[in-house]
Amino acid sequence: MAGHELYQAPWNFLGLPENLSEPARSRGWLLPVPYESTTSYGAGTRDGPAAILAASRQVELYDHEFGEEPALSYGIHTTLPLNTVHSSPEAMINSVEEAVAGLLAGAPCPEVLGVLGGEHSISAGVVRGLARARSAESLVVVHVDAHSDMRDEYEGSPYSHACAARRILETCPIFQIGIRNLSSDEAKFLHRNPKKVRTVFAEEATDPKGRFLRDLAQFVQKKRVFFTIDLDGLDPSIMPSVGTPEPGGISWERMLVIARTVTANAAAVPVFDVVELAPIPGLRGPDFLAAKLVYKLFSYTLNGRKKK
Ligand SMILES: [Mn+2]
Repeated sequence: MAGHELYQAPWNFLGLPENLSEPARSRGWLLPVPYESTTSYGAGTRDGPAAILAASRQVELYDHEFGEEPALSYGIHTTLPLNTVHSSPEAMINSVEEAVAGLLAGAPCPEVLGVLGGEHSISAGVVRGLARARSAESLVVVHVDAHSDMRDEYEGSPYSHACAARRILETCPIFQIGIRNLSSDEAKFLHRNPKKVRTVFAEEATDPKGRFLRDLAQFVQKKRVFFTIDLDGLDPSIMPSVGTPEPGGISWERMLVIARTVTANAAAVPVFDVVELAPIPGLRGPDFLAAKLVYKLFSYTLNGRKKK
């Protein structure tokens, strides 16, 4: 009796068998970046990617929304985790840029690349890598977060997690959603730059009518989108496992509506990231939420895009 149930599922996202997780057969790739250096309050985001992978192995492949097992039709390849560089935050951002540009320009290469953080500062490297491999032309960013992250510099570094969106803005315009914590300098900056940044504060983001969704659809129309999700944008009652939890925020259902709006209206979403999970030992719900969100993002981008 050497039944396969004696053995664990492969250690990759969703525990997929080889034929659904080999690079050449997978339209979705996932790059874990277990980086943590500039986190200012609660620590632990270096453990985020491993916790998401572990939780993903419990996620049901069947998705009621699609009436099938979407992963079977597109496949997901989980790459080895990126080596972290600790000489300086800038060196790490450069390393992320290299890695992302390299994966997107390689052969085979992913149709959609997901990146797992680690802290949010890596996103500046992700968008630069994307711009380098595929050009910054018609590229925009949709950014879910509790924090505006528009500081030019924080604790001596322009590459702190608190500056993530400001660095991204050097590459392309941003539509940010769920914001409920910012400094007065950041508020002034946003006020001065309405063409570069649209900020949907938490009150508007959680309003049942969801009027901002129309603007979001318009913002991504005919654009290639980098979709960056800082998990602290979600309500901390469902997502407490973050370094800086902020009361209020986005529900699971609203998060999915935002994701569907982006993926259904954009020309393409070649890269997304899900960052800042700082797992709390023994509390599995938030890890599971993050894993399920990543699966939904792959399904919306690879399986669920409406043909136009
Ligand atoms: Mn944040």
